[in-house]
Parts: sequence; structure tokens; C-alpha cells
Amino acid sequence: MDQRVTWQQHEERSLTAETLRALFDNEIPAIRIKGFATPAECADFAAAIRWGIAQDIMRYYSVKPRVGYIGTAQVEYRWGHKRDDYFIAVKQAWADWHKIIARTWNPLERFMQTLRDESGQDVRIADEPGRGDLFAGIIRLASNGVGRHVDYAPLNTPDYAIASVNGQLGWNLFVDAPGEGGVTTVHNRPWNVQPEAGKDPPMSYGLDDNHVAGAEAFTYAPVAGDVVLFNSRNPHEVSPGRAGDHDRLQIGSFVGRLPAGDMVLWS
Ligand SMILES: O=C(O)CCC(=O)C(=O)O
Ligand SMILES: [Fe+2]
Repeated sequence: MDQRVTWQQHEERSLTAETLRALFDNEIPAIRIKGFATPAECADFAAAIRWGIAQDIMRYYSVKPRVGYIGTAQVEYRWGHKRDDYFIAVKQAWADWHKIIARTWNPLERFMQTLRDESGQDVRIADEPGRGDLFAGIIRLASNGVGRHVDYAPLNTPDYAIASVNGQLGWNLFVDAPGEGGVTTVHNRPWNVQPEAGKDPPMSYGLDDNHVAGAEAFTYAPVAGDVVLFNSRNPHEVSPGRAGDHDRLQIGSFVGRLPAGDMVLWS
């Protein structure tokens, strides 16, 4: 992809087969599915997350600011870990996650069905040959914001099967959201920093302004009940919510597009 690229338009779009393709191809900045969940469903899911926090099911990423999660993140195992460690974590992640889902409803299933209905494509959880499913559907508490980073398996995770995707999106359903702050900025500068042979992929978290200088930016606000999708190959960050405001509670994953057009999900 070119270093200098521009989106063809700058509005959030609704989800159709065509806007999905355009987002994968980085022609538009974001898709919003308004009212994906009702206020009652959001309250119910948020209560299940809070129960999980009280039960100590929530863990915290190895990054600052502090982001809580239920499930696991493949990217935390991309280097410095044996592959076995990740697939052990996946088992625990699904067990923890099902404890939450058992108390409420399943946004991951609903989202996958929505993608199938709109795209007409096969949509499934990503798997690694000989190893089984990855984990998808990470539940997060991100009220303190998230540092600037990129999520793109072909460059971040070249030795897993998900590296064969030719486009990667992030989706999140917000079930609670701060009234101020908690805004995501997406910079139109698709990550293109190639791993050197025999070395770990370059760090793609905590990216400084040099990585986005001159790039156009798009911001979206979390709204409880809405799903927002964006192209996660672009650097993105989340600003902190205001202290004492509502928490930023969400569930989501990545969606990778395989060369045949079918899609796989992981977190
Ligand atoms: O919460 C958001 O708006 C985006 C979080 C994020 O970095 C992601 O889903 O990849
Ligand atoms: Fe991300």
C-alpha cells in the first residue's frame, strides 16, 4: 500500500457488502452498526462483565495505560512465547469467556451472523492447522484509553495461519461508554514496516507521532449499543474517558479477509 493514501469519503457508513469491501480496502474510515444491541441487552452484558470483575476473571494487558480484559489477545504471544503457551491461554480464555456469556447473551455469535447475512460469505473463528481454534471475542474495560498501535497479522504475526489474510478490521460493541473522551482516532497510514529475516516483527504498540505525521485522521465515539468497525492496519488509539464518568465496556475481535473472500475472527 502507498504511504500517502486518502479515504474516498469521511463519514461513518452502515454495513453492506460494499462498505465492508471498501473498509477492508481502506477506502472508507469506519462502519457503524447503530442499535446492534438494545439498551436492556447492553445493561445486561455490562452487569455480567462487572460480575466477572468481582470474580477476578478480568486480567490486565502488559501495556500502559491499564486495559482490563476477559479472554486473551494473540498479539501478546507473538514473540517471546512458545506457541504452546498461546494455545494453553486460548483454552483458559474460552473457559473464562463462557462464564460471562452464560450469564447474558452472545454478541460474538450475533456479529458473525450479521456479517454472513450482509456479505454472503463464510464467517468463522480463525484456526491454526493442527492446533485448533484461536480465541475471539475479547471483553475489555478500556476507560483509561489505549495507546497508539496497529493490528495487522501479516506483519505482526507472520508465522500463524492468520498471516494469510489480505485485510484486517477491528470491531467492537460498546455496552457502556463515557459521555466525554473514550474517543478512537484512526490514522490513514496503513502499517507497512516489514519484519527483518530471522528477527521479531517490529514493535507496533506505543507508536509515536512520526508514524502518523501528515496522515489524515478519523475519530469515532463509542455509543452503547453500537458496533464500530475500522481498518486495524491503520494506527489507532483511544483517549481516556473522564474520571468518574461511565466505564468504556466493550466486546470485539478482528475480522480477517482471506483471498477467497471468506472471513476469520480472532482477538
Ligand atoms: O475500542 C476501540 O475503539 C478500538 C480498540 C482497539 O484498539 C481494537 O479493537 O483494535
Ligand atoms: Fe487495536
